[in-house]
Amino acid sequence: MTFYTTYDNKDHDTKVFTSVTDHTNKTIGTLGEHFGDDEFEDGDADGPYALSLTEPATWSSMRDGRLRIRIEPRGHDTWKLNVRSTLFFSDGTRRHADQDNLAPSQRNRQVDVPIA
Ligand SMILES: [Ca+2]
Ligand SMILES: [Ca+2]
Repeated sequence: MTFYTTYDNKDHDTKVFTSVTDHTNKTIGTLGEHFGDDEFEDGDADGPYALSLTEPATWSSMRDGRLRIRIEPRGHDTWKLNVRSTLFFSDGTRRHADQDNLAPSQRNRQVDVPIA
């Protein structure tokens, strides 16, 4: 998955928690890196990053799944981004979670992107 910051940065001390849930809302994978020492500047492309799988998943179990991005800012921060991600399954199939104009902030920390 890749984070494309648009026109509002992610502060250097804003942590990012990224996970993928399946159709039962169970977390099946997480991104180990939280970027708590990294600014994502306007116009940056950060990635691609690979999530670690913690539970088995298949193309069918990921129907109606979600890519979940939650931030933990210190103080105020709004992060405006587009996200692109691909899930690769062992049988060669794929799913995607792509969305533009996400804007998590200290008031609304979590955004969910449907997996298609
Ligand atoms: Ca910002
Ligand atoms: Ca801050």
